[in-house]
Amino acid sequence: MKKLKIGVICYPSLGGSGVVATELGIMMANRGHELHYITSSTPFRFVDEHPNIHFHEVTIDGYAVFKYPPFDIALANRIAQIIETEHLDLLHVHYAVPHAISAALGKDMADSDIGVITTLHGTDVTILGRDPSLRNTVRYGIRKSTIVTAVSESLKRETMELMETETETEIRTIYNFIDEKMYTPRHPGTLKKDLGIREDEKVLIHISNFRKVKNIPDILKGFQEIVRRIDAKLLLVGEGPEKEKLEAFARQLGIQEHVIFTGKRNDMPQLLAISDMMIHLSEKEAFGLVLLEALACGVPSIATDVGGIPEVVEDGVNGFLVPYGNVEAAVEKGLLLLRDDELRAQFKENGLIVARKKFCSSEIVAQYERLYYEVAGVQ
Ligand code: GMT
Repeated sequence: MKKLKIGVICYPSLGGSGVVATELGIMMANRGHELHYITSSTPFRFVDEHPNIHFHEVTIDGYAVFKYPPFDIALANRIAQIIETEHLDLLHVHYAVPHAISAALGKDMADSDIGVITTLHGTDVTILGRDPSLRNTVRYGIRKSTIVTAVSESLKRETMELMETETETEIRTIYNFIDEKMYTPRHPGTLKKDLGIREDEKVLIHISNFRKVKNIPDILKGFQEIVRRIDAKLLLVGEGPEKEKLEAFARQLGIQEHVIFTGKRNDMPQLLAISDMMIHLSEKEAFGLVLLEALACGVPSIATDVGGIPEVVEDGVNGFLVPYGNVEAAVEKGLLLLRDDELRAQFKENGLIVARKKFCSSEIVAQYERLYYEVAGVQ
């Protein structure tokens, strides 16, 4: 079958959508397709060069007239250039705002009929789609796409509500995936010791971009109760806007010596290898990529039953789900899990099966590949 030339637009910085865009690109490149990333910088997950992957940076010079440099228009301009110079077969856009709009504009600038796939990742619909100052923009980006994919059934439903009855754009669910070779149970090594954690202490882990929507204060409140009853450390992995406030809150709760802010790390599988439990108490979560990473590494989770989380974590099977805002329930389930080695071992086994079957990367990449051929009009 013909190999495709695919333009990819995504956020290059920390975040699940950038991770998915990168991993998908690498797997498509391994299948022989040519990938053209049109972004402000190289996506952070790219470590090695790949002969089938090319980067086209979007730059914009400051100009006195601009109060805000129009990045979205510069992106559209670059997309138009690359459609023409590289003879792209299709565009795959991750995250609706502003990428789907820039793609529609770039396609129009190039006077091209190229197909555009927009993958919705979550807050582009659940937060920005509800914001009156952006709702029409999100709807427009969706309407202008050839096909839209959502990373969970829950996000698909929310998107259909947002669009009401006005769109003919088809919305399909394609789940996220991870690289199973990287995310697999590993030997803990010396990392626990390196982080100053005693061998007999339990380890709870939370990984995120530390935004309000992640509701980390509830994690700290719950951990305060847990650490009163068992010896434990909480790893907070990542960087983000709420970090300073969270450090202050941990001090206010008097648990600062039990909470380790690791900053941004590149050794997630190793961190998961020393963890007994993941904790994720988000207010909204379209999928929860880190929950899948934890399942694949054999770490059960306590998570809120919001958005697409129940499609990843099965309550009482590979983790526990608790209502958003119910810290007591999170503490109760957390203690149950941390105190029962057999239960954790059972959840670990169940989690590995789900991660490898339901979210099997080769199957999900094949779904995207079929979609690419369909949108590119290749039989
Ligand atoms: O909105 C965010 O938190 C950022 C966004 C991203 O770009 O990483 O996360 C969303 O996309 C991820 C990858 O598909 C999902 O795993 C996250 O659940 C989703 N975040 C939210 O819905 C809050």
